Amino acid sequence: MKDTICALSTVPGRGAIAVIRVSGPDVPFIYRKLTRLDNLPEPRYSHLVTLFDKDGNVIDRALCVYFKAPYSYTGEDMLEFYTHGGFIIPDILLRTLYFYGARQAEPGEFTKRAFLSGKMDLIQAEAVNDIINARTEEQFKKALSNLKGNLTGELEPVLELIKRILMEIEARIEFEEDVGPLDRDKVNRYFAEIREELVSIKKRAQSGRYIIEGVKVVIVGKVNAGKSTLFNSILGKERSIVTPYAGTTRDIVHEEVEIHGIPVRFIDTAGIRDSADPVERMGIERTKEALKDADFAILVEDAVSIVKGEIWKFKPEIPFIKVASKIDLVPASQRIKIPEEYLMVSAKYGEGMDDFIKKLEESIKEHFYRSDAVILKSRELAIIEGVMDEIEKARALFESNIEEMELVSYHLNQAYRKQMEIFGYMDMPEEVLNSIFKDFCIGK
Ligand SMILES: Nc1nc2c(ncn2[C@@H]2O[C@H](COP(=O)(O)OP(=O)(O)OP(=O)(O)O)[C@@H](O)[C@H]2O)c(=O)[nH]1
Ligand SMILES: [Mg+2]
Repeated sequence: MKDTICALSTVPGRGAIAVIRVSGPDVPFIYRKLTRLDNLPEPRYSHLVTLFDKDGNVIDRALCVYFKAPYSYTGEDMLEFYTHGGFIIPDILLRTLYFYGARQAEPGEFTKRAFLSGKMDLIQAEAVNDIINARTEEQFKKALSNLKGNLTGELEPVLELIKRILMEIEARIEFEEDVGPLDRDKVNRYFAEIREELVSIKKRAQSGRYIIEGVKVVIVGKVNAGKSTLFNSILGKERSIVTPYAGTTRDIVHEEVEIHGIPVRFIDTAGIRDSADPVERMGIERTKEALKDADFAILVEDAVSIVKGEIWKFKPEIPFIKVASKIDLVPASQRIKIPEEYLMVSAKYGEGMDDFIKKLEESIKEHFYRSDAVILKSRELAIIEGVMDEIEKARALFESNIEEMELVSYHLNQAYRKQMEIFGYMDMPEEVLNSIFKDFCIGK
C-alpha cells in the first residue's frame, strides 16, 4: 500500500491563497482529524471548513475539495485545501499533516502517482513539467499538445505497424504451409511507413528543440564595424558599450528576445583583427567560440570599406545575413557599389533598420520555425533513435536474407519494446522514473 503524501502546491511566501494537496490512503482519516467532522464531504464540491491542529487550536477557515479515488489527479483519494497565504498557515497545516502520518511529497510525486495509476503516459507526465516551466507561449502550446496526447497519438500507430510485420513474419516461421507465402510488398510498405513516421517526428523534434532551447544569433565582424550599435538597436536599449575606438567590445554580451515564439539570444562579440593586446586576443578567441556554438550569424561590415572594395571574405558554416553598416556615411550615388546580398543599415540613425529587422525575423522563421514542431525530451529522442536503429536492422535483414526470419523478428521485438518505453507502457526501472520526475516542482 502506498503512503500518503502532502505538499504546498503554490509558491511559498506572501500570497493571497495557498494550495495544499494531500494524496493517498490516509486522506479520510486525515480529513476527520483536521476538521473534527465525522463524515467526508461530498467529492468534487468546495466546502468551507475549520481546520484544527493536533491540540485543537484553529489553524484557519479554508476551502477544501475532496476527490474520491479514482477520480482525482493521482487516481488516489485526494484533498486540496485553499488556505490563507503567507508563511505561517501553510507551515502549521503541513506540520499537522505530518503529525497525522502524511509525509512531504517528493518533486513531481503527485504526477508520478498519476502515471503509475494509469492516468497518463510518460510523455504526458513530462509535458506537465514543461507546461510549468514554459517561458514562451509557443513552449506552452507545444507542451499542452503533448499533454493532450497528440504526440502519443502519432507514435502509437508505429507500435501497430511493428505488430503487423511481426504477425506476418511469425506466422510464416511457425506455419508457412497453412498461411501461404509472405506478401513481401506489404511488409516493405509497413517498414517504409514506420520509417517515414519516425524520420518526420525526428525532424519536427529538431524545431521543437529551438522552441525550448532557443536560437543563438551571433553578431560578428571586424573591429569598429558597428556591431555593438546594431546589437543595441535590435534590443532597443544601450546594452553594449559603444565608443569610436576599435576593440571596444572585449567580452561576449548577450540578451534574449522572442521571435515567432522562439527565444532568440543575440550575442555581441569582440571585433576580429590581429591584436597584440592579450585581453583583446582573448575576446577574439571567445568570438570564434561563440561562432562555433551559434545557429545563425549576422555579419557586419562597414559600408565605406565595402564601397572601397575591401570586402570581408568570411563565410560561416551556419546560415547568415550580411549587413553593410554605417550606410549614412556613404552618399546615395555610391551605394550602387554595394553588392545586393548586403542589407544597408545605419544602426546609429535608424535608416534601413525596419527592413533589417523584417529580414532578420523572416530568416529566423525560415530556418528555425515550423508550425508542426514537437517537443521531445532527450529520453524520448534516444528511444526513437533506438527504435529506428532496430527497425533498420530488421529491414536490412528482411531484404537481404529470407533465411533469417527469426533474426528479423528479434529486432522487431526489440523495436517494439523500446517504443513501449516512450509511453512507459511497461515496467520502468525506478531510476528511470526518478530521473524523469526529479526536476519537477514539489506539489506537482
Ligand atoms: N555614422 C555612423 N556611425 C556609426 C554607426 N554605427 C556605429 N557607428 C560608430 O562607429 C563606432 C564603433 O561602433 P561600435 O558599435 O562600437 O562598433 P563595434 O563593431 O562594436 O566595435 P568593436 O567592439 O570595437 O569591435 C562608434 O563611434 C559608433 O558610434 C552608424 O550607423 N553610422
Ligand atoms: Mg563592440
